[in-house]
Amino acid sequence: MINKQLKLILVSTPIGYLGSGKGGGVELTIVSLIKGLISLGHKIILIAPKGSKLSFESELLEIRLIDGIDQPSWQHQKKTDPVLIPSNSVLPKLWEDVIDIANESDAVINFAYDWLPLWLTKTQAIKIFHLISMGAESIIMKEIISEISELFPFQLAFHTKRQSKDYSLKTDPIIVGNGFDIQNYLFNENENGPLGWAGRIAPEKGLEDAVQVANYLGEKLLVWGLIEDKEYALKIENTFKKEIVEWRGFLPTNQFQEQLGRCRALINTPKWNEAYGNVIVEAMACGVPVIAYDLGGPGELIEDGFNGFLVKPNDIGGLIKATKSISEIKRKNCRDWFEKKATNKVFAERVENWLDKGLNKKISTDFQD
Ligand code: HBI
Repeated sequence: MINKQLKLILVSTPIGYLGSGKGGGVELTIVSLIKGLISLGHKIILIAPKGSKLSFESELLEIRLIDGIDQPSWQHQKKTDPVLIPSNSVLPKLWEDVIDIANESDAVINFAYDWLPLWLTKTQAIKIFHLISMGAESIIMKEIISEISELFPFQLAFHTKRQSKDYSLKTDPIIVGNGFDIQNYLFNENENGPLGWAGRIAPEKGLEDAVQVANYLGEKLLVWGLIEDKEYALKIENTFKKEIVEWRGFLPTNQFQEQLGRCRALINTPKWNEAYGNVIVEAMACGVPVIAYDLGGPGELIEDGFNGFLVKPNDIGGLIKATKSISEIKRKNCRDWFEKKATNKVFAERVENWLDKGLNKKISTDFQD
C-alpha cells in the first residue's frame, strides 16, 4: 500500500473520445480506475481526446482534452502492418501534453495500445506505466512490449495471465485484473429471464455462435454493444430467418446493467485471445451467470460450476448443454465473486501495489532475482 498521495497522469486511448464506445473495454477500465484511485486519495490528471466526458467530477480530478485525428485501431490492421500516424493525429499531441506537465507528477499510466507511448518510456525521466489492454494484435507492438518488459519490468501490467502469454516477456508479468464501480450494478435474483450477449459487434467476438444457441432453443437473444462491423451484423441477421436477435445498442452503464440483470445467462463467445472480458464481470455484478468459451481472460474469471460454465472454444453443443444447466449456478455466487475480486476499489488497490513496485523497487542493472 502507498501511504502518501500520488499525483498521477492517466492517458486515454487515441482511437476515440471517452464515451464514444470506440475504445471498447478500455474506456470502462479508465473510468473505473479513476474512481478507484480517487477513493484511495490520489490526485488524477486525465489526458484524453476532445469530446471525452466522465459521468462524475471530483476536486481530485483534472481533465485535459486534446484535439486531433483518431488513431486507427490495431483491431482493423494486419499483424504485420507498420505503425501509422495520421496527419494531425491526436496520439503525439496527447503525449506532448504529458511531457509538458510530467515534472509536476509522480507517474504516468498509459492505456493506449500504441507504439509511441511504449517507446517514450525509454526517453522520459518520469516513469510511464502501461496497462496493456489487448492480446498481441501486431508484431511491432509485440516487439516493443517485449523490449519494455526487459528494460522496465515493473512498468508493464496485464489484465490476465492468459493475455500476457501472448507476449514474449522477459520477466513474470504483473497481473492487475480489472474492476468496476459497485454502485453502478444492482444484483437481480430473477432466474427465468432471456439469454444475453454483449460486446463490440465484430467478428473477433463470435456473436454468431450465441445466436445459434438461441435459435436452437427457439428463443430470442438480447444483444448489447456498438455495431462496429455493419456487414458482419447484417450477415448474422440474414442467416437466421425469424427475429432471433434483439439489438439493444450500446447503452450507458446504468441502463445496460438494468437490462442485463434480467438475463438468466450471458453467453460469451470470444474468437480471439480476449484480454479480460469486461462484460463478464458486469454480468456477474448483476448476478447473471456466464457461459463462456475457455479462451483468454474469460477462462480466468469464470470458476466452472461456481459463477458460470466454461466451454471448449467453438463448441456450440457445449454452449447449449451449459445453457440448459444454468439454473445449477447460484446467482449470489456471481455477485459475491464480483465484490471480492472485481470492484474498482480492489482493482485500484492492485494498481497501487503495481505503482509501488515500479516507483520504489531499486532495480540496479545487475539486479538478479
Ligand atoms: N488500437 N491503435 C490502437 N490503440 C488503442 O489504444 C486501442 C486499439 N484498438 C482497440 C483498443 N485500444 C481497445 O478497444 C482494446 O484495447 C480494449
